[in-house]
Amino acid sequence: MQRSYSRLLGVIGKPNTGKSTFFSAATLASAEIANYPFTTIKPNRGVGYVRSSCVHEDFKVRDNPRNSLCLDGIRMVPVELIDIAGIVPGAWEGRGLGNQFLDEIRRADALVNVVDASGGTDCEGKSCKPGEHDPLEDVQFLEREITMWMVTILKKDWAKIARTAEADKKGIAHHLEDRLTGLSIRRQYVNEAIRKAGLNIEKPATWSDEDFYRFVDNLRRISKPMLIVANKIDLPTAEANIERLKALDYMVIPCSAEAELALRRAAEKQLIDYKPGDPDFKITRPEKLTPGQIKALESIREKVLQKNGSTGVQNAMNMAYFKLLNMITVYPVEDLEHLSDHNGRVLPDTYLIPQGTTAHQFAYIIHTELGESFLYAVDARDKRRIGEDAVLKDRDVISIISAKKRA
Ligand SMILES: Nc1nc2c(ncn2[C@@H]2O[C@H](COP(=O)(O)OP(=O)(O)OP(=O)(O)O)[C@@H](O)[C@H]2O)c(=O)[nH]1
Ligand SMILES: [Mg+2]
Repeated sequence: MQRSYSRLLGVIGKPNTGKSTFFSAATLASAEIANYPFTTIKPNRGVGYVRSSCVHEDFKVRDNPRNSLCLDGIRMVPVELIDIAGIVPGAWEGRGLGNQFLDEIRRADALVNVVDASGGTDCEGKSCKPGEHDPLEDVQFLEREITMWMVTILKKDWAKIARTAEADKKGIAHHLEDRLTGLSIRRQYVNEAIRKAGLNIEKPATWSDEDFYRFVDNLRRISKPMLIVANKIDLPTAEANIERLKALDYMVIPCSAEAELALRRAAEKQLIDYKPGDPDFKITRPEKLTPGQIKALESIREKVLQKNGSTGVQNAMNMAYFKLLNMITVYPVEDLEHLSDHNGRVLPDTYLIPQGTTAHQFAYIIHTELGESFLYAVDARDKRRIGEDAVLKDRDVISIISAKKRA
């Protein structure tokens, strides 16, 4: 499958909250799941999907996707995610599995923080009586862990860097370049973080330790945007906690990763009719299910789907890409009449690109050569020419006309 994604989503959180269950449900890859802390040691990497409505019905054509799937009019576009080992308080100083696991966050462009909303997992990730632990604490400590880990990386040689930046006037972002690249942080975020922290950009050498922490904390918020997956909503103690979590400054997605995993596995075996993110499912082959399995499925319907509208896993994936990362879907075609590529495949690819991408930038994303030989683009809906600076919209179908070839 051709890569249509370029952003990586990190699944993080305290141990035993259901990160690997969420990852397995989203990717259908097998990851070890168990009811004790630090089940995951080596990170799991896999391909999941974002769900969006396909354009083929708008054009009344049958499509033949290549880099994505189309399930009854729903395009599932591949994205990459990574399931990271549990993080405990003090991890940045080496507690628990230590900071080498925080290091996995380096590559992530956005984060989903999986918390046990039922309050059945203590600070260290050990099971406790549901309702006993306050999941709000898990959000706060994780913010601090990531910020402190970033502080440690960025603080090295800080005094010297700050003095040089003041002297040569090249700006602090310039001098932090290597470290920022290592953390997948775009340079422009640095100035934004300094502004948000209310610090003097010209005089970094005068910042106090507290100023520096504020700068890094803002940098974390901007460069690693995060949402909260309030997991284990199938347990009764979750409901009240979800309302409290929603009062925090984050998008909160109520979720039952375990329910989604069960539904996807049953759908994979064609026992039920269910697409990720659906509000309901239909049992298609009751004769293949035991009474116990039917009871379990019905309990998911009643306790999760009817209450919450969906299991929440797909919603979290979509929110991460479409809201946190502001991505849109765009369909490139070569043949405008048939909406196909040169092999006759109709609407073959869906690209996930950042909002604000221009037609010319899109050509570069498809292929450097196409960007270099770009002439203009055509919008397949009205067959109108659009210029290189035209900003693309979600669900655009675009043909790029270049000096060498069309795409
Ligand atoms: N009730 C309920 N239990 C869940 C849900 N999701 C996961 N669990 C359970 O929570 C426990 C931990 O799940 P894992 O997916 O291994 O958790 P993890 O966060 O990856 O744990 P570590 O790798 O140890 O950090 C297992 O017993 C799961 O079955 C859920 O939606 N509801
Ligand atoms: Mg795990």
